[in-house]
Amino acid sequence: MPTNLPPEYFEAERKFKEASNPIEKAAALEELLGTIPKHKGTDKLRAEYRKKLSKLKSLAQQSKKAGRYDSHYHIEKEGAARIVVVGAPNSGKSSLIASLTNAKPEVSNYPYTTWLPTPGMMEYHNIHLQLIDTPPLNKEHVEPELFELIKTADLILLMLDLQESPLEQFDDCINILIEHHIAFASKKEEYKEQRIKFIPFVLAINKVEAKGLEEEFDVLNDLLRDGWLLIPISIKENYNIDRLFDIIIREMELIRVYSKPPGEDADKSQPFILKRGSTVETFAAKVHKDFLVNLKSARIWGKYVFDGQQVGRNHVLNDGDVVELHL
Ligand SMILES: Nc1nc2c(ncn2[C@@H]2O[C@H](COP(=O)(O)OP(=O)(O)OP(=O)(O)O)[C@@H](O)[C@H]2O)c(=O)[nH]1
Ligand SMILES: [Mg+2]
Repeated sequence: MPTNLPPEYFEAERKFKEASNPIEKAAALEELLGTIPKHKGTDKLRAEYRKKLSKLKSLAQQSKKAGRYDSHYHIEKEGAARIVVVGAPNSGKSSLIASLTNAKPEVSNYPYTTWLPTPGMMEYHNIHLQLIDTPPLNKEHVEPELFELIKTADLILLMLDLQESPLEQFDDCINILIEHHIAFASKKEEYKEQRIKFIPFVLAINKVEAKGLEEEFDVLNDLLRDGWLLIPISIKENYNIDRLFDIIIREMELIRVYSKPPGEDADKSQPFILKRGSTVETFAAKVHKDFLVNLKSARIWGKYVFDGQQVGRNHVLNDGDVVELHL
């Protein structure tokens, strides 16, 4: 960020952040561009903003036609689970979605790049997951609809930047979420308020490949001791991303169960995804609605049963079980 920006710039930037729809955003951004002095040191900044302005203008056009601005926050659920990625500005939320899914959200080294959510799909060990990139959580203003979207998550992935006062970012983000009645599922005892929605949470601390940040790590260890689930990652160096998703799957309590037609092998590339604690009956209903009504018996192969063990409808399934259903 160039250091010699005039005070009007920061005022205009505040207005831009607070604008709540594409039309207002475009107008505020034009004003913001007008406050930036034109010289070599600001070339990059002006170019970034001009690019954003042209996108905003086309979105504003679409919004006018649709007659509503909120459609971007109403995203259809897809796949076995929805993970909403939230966090501090510039922490790497869009980078994660861009590197793991088919979506192409904009990534830049300026904060407040993303201002509308973007969904993308990824596959992890044959489980289809919907990841949603979101605008940063900001103390001054966040679009109220963002919280409605976050409440639809099966898991919240809170991303922090190890290189930018992570504890402060953590406090800000958690406070903003609490203000909007969203809390970490395992902190139920702390917030007994009725309206709170409790959702599983995982904290990803990004950009850990940088050197000389031992102090920041100590701070984060305190969070760990306080019961937060925290995973250091580097999107840039692809470090710990698999571990992050192993933990995400575990926290969402998802299991993979395979269907085996009699006399054939199970197709291990096509698991049925169920919540931990699901029974043979729930599985049967997912395989085919006829099975739910007409199921006579089932045989199971897996870690906690004898091969081909005969079980009833209420038998609780485990991750990796193979089930043969009989009508
Ligand atoms: N050093 C380092 N930089 C990273 C890493 N991951 C992302 N970045 C950089 O961090 C900057 C911000 O990345 P974004 O993905 O745009 O961050 P964001 O959280 O979406 O930002 P906003 O949309 O503004 O909230 C970019 O310059 C990325 O290249 C990482 O693991 N290490
Ligand atoms: Mg972003």
